[in-house]
Amino acid sequence: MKLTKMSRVFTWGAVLLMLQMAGTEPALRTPHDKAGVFADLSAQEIKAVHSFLRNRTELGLQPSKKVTMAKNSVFLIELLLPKKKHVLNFLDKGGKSPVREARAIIFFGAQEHPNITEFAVGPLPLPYYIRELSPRPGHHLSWSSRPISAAEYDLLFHMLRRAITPLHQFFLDTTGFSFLDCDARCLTFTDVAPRGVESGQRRSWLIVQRYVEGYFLHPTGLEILVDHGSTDDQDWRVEKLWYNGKFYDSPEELAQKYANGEVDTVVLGDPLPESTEQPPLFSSYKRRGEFPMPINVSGPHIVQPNGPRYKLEGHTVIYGGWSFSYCLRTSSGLQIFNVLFGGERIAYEVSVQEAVALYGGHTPAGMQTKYIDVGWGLGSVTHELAPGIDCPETATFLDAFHYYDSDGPVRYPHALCLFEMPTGVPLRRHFNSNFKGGFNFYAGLKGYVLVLRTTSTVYNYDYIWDFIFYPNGVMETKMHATGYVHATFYTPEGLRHGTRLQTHLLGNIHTHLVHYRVDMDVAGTKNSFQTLKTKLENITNPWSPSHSVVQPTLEQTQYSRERQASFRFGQTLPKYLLFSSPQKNCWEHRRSYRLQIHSMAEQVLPPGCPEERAVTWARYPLAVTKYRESERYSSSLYNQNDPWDPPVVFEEFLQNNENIEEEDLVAWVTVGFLHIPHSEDIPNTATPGNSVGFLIRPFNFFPEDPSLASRDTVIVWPRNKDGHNHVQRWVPEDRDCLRPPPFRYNGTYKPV
Ligand SMILES: *[C@@H]1O[C@H](CO)[C@@H](O)[C@H](O)[C@H]1NC(C)=O
Ligand SMILES: *[C@@H]1O[C@H](CO)[C@@H](O)[C@H](O)[C@H]1NC(C)=O
Ligand SMILES: *[C@@H]1O[C@H](CO)[C@@H](O)[C@H](O)[C@H]1NC(C)=O
Ligand SMILES: *[C@@H]1O[C@H](CO)[C@@H](O)[C@H](O)[C@H]1NC(C)=O
Ligand SMILES: *[C@@H]1O[C@H](CO)[C@@H](O)[C@H](O)[C@H]1NC(C)=O
Ligand SMILES: [Cu+2]
Repeated sequence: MKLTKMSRVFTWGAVLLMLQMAGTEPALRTPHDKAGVFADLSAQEIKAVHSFLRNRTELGLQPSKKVTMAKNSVFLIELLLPKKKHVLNFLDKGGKSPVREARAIIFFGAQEHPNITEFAVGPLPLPYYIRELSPRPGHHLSWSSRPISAAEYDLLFHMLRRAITPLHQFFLDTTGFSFLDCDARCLTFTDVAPRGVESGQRRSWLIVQRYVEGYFLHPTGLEILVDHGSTDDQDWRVEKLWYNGKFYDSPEELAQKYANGEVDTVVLGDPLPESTEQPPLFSSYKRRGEFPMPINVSGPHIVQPNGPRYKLEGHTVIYGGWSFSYCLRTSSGLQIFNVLFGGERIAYEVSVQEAVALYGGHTPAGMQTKYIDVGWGLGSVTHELAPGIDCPETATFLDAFHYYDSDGPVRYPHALCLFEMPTGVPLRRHFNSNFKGGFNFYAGLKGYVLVLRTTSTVYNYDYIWDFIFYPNGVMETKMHATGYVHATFYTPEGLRHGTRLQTHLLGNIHTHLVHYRVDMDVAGTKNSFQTLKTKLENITNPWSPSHSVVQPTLEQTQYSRERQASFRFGQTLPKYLLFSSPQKNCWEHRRSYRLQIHSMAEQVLPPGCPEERAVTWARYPLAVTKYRESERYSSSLYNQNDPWDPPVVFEEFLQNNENIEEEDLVAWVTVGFLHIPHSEDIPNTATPGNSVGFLIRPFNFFPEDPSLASRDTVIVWPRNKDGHNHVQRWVPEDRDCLRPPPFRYNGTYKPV
């Protein structure tokens, strides 16, 4: 068995954990060293892959940070998951450990026909081979589809500063800010995507903004279209400008017309407060205003008088009946694998696939924006979580290593957190009244959940990603949206596409959609999909035949093909979506798990419209497919910048319309919401009401509620002979409190 350096370390660490656990009940689970097959690449592994690739002189690799497009460089290195059948053979049947491999993406820019090529590099930890990974048959990755890099931004910024020098005076007059010699009053830009109107283009609209706190909310009224498709940045050109409702062909034209007094200008006031007495910038978090009842002391905390009640062994989490392994995939984000409850597998994988935001607007940048965030490094922008704010102080904070547009692993400190918290609502409770002013018993199960959380800050927006585990075998995923809205310059025409939020600011309408992959393995891989709904019947009342009874009956539908189990938006989704094992419970019902979706999503783009090809998964709140190795991801790094001819088209997963009865099934779930910005989105979109997700819940899977095993139950029996109520509990009552550690936040993320 090949063990990586890291897993040896884990093994050793785990021995200590096991010793500490001595005396607690052993749980049925996959041994932690086995779950290492899912572990993200360690910093050492990333370094080994990088060094191995750099040693292959024929690749002609240069540093990512070298400021040119005409270079070959390694853009991304992450774990390449082994095939499911190999992993199951290893986990369940004692087969050999699958070879550990990395996925490495190389941008070959230093050649006449530049290309992007993906490779498998292995075996880890000491790689000696490289194998090309082909995209889907008949497709090749267009050069223009690659994500934008820091070097490209550098070049764009320099090119822009050069190209718009004629506008220096115009900027100073209209905004008081500039691109040249600007110090505290600088301009910046936000680029939008897709970058053009058809495959092969790389033409980006840039929104020029004043670089102040919360600059996303400070558009100046100027938007600039730049063609940066060439690998030679000397060829890059400003193609067009839009200023306050009118188009111009060049910076010179706008500058000339401005000098001639032919431009309808909007002179922006100074955004910066002159003194500390003035109210702070509207886009700032600085406190202002007063509540009727001011609160000036700190609030409640979570305490864990007995330390955490979950265990972390390597990348595997064990909590009550639960065990699962997590992965923070650099390209797409949070994934969990091998999800077991009570020793039985419920799901093989639950993972974030994509997050998009599709906009409308009156300005070119507003109407052009269709953000497909995997193309912006969705899984890599996992910045530091603050204890007590982003997660409870008691959480376990975990670092992540990403290699994304860098030259080595970068440590993202406290990228993930894991914590148990009281939900504030009982999991179950009952007051059993005696209807005579007393009770026969009171019983309740305290509500606790385990949460695994990370965030992605994609420029202006912050997504909070949660996986939540309940003691009764229910698992939930949730995405909260927060951060700055994507906003454009206010013009009266813009009101058709959004809300005025400030003097010169329009919050553009958009829809957030998130795609999840849920590889259900309900007590084994052979599952079927069925739905339950109700149908009314009208029968003669058997005990009063002159009357009729109208009542619901159960209607069960069994789905045999992928197409049949692909539910379009607009179509009513049955309320009970069940993934069933052929096994029956003791009452002869199939042991099942139910999928319950919490979403306000709708169809946004009509099927077949140009950019929709990149997000065909967004046609379906739910699609059920048969497991295929070639269908592990519904999106890619490249869908954003070539949405017209993307390498991954979800719709193709359904084309073969495979049989889905007694097969290994995957549920693909789209959740989301329409966001019409409103004044309270200033300074930031708030999380309440802006969360979507789904649950998987046991349905005839266990003989009874499995949370009966929880020792957090409390039962109260009424006064006995000595006049006291008897309180029955299974864990001792706590009276102590522990103080949380002092607040700390570092905020740096660095190569290691
Ligand atoms: C790359 O080459 C260097 C110098 O020859 C060597 O020390 C290193 O082990 C090589 N790395 C890999 C992964 O082959
Ligand atoms: C991409 O470029 C590499 C390096 O020059 C080359 O080996 C490979 O054949 C190219 N791939 C395609 C599909 O053109
Ligand atoms: C906090 O607020 C309370 C009630 O308004 C007030 O009595 C108290 O003096 C305040 N304390 C401080 C430190 O400002
Ligand atoms: C139920 O059936 C009875 C007898 O046919 C009919 O009179 C009645 O209108 C029906 N009720 C409904 C709600 O359809
Ligand atoms: C942040 O952490 C780094 C080490 O990772 C340290 O060098 C630096 O001083 C820390 N900064 C702050 C503000 O704590
Ligand atoms: Cu939004």
